Amino acid sequence: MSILNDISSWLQQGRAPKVKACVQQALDEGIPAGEILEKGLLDGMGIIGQKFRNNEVFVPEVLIAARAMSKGVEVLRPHLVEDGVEEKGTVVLGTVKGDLHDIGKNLVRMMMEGKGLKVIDLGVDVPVEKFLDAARENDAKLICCSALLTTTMGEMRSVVEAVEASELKGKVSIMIGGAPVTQSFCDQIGASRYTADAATAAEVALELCTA
Ligand code: B1M
Repeated sequence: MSILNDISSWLQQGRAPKVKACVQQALDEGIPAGEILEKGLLDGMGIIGQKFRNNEVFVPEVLIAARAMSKGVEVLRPHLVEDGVEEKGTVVLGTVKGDLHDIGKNLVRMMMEGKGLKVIDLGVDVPVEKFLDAARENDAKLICCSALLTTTMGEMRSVVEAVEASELKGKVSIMIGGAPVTQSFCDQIGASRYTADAATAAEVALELCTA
């Protein structure tokens, strides 16, 4: 359907007003909100995610596309609720305590939202207990921790230990990422998954939430 292709294409170009207008047009044409989401917005964001992973587009393009996606979702949201389209799972995300870097985390959030996940973004400088409390309150299946400093990476170990020591053990997975984080660090601290980039993080989050 050409209007859905248009939505995907404008989104990839980061043209928020065009995306909004086309989403409205698609609704006016009677296309179900879920189909507009899947075949228009998520299709476009998926292509951007793929290109980002292959280094064909870079952070600015992703941020602009993600903003266009958010604008499209704003138009769609009331209709999605009406149509009973359910979110695919809830994820708690934050940058660990002591760390104020959030550009990568924000990309992770946008990519996850692009996969239809509900993201509770706790922001930066997030203490261990806040991750756990948010997971409890929102019945999240996944806690995602970002860190950009070698001095704050250790906080991720504390999150893993706190989950292990709580009733969330076995119910909530923990994904970690950020520039200094590695698979071997993940293995060392016993986190569930390490992902190196935002697109992969979103794919793995969807996998873990729908398992
Ligand atoms: Co800071 N900083 N910074 N900084 N900063 C780094 C990280 C640093 C490597 C620069 C350097 O020295 N070369 C260095 C860390 C050194 C180290 O620990 N080994 C550093 C330092 C030292 C500091 C300060 C201590 C500087 C100072 O004050 N003396 C200070 C610390 C403040 C604090 O946090 N308490 C500081 C401050 C800042 C600014 C505030 C100025 C700013 C942050 C602004 C902001 O985020 N709103 C800043 C910036 C911008 C950087 C650099 C230049 C860029 C980081 C960035 O946004 N990259 C950075 C140098 C660099 O990386 N080249 C640096 C782009 C972003 C898209 O990538 O965040 O890696 P990234 O995210 C990627 C992946 O890692 C992954 O997905 C993203 C996209 O694919 N990913 C995940 C991220 N989180 C994930 C989570 C996942 C999965 C994947 O699952 C949960």
